[in-house]
Amino acid sequence: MADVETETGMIAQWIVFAIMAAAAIAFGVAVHFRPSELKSAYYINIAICTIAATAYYAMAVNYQDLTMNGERQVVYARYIDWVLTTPLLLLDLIVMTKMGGVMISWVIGADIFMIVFGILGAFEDEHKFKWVYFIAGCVMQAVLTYGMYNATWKDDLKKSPEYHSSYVSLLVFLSILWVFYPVVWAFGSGSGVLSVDNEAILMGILDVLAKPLFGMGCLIAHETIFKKM
Ligand code: RET
Repeated sequence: MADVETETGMIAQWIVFAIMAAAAIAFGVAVHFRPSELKSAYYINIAICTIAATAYYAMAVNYQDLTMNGERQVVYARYIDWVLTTPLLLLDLIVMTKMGGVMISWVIGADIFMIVFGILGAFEDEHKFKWVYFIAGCVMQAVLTYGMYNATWKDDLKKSPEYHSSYVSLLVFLSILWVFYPVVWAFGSGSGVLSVDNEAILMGILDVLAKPLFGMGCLIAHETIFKKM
């Protein structure tokens, strides 16, 4: 039987839409009251939550868009969201470092390829090829994670001791949370153990933790350090 999204998935997507939109509005209002040194960190997170709200709106409104890979619906809007927002999430941390242009390009490049491998895998119907894309995506994730941690042990990449400890704690949170994405994908789009609905619900939960919550963590770090300066 075909596995397609139902109203359960749609309701989850509306809830996530509401959270993303509320976060985008809250950050958007708050930025007007912040000093100019802090504004850019807010702008990054406003962009992240606005893109996510748009993607979740599209997914909820078009939940019956039957773009299929064989018997399974492919919710491809998710990847359009991620390819735009994951580089911005990394930028949230990169601005706390003195990372150079080449390193930034490596990390963001690996990140984009990770998501591209995800969408190629989601549309691939031949199992052996699908898992090749998945593994390639995991290698990209390892590369970007290594690049981000690399900034913590190279002294010249540290902006200041204060930023260094915030960077480390936020990066540990990010890198652990991001491992759940390929796990959910492997059980969902990969092997079909999770239904399209359940995959949508789990990805929604991860996205709320990875965007508004993580974004708030970054803003709190900037605010705290700014007050001490
Ligand atoms: C895919 C499948 C291919 C292998 C890997 C993946 C990783 C995806 C990740 C997504 C992160 C998304 C975020 C969204 C924003 O909230 C594409 C699922 C490794 C890590 C943080």
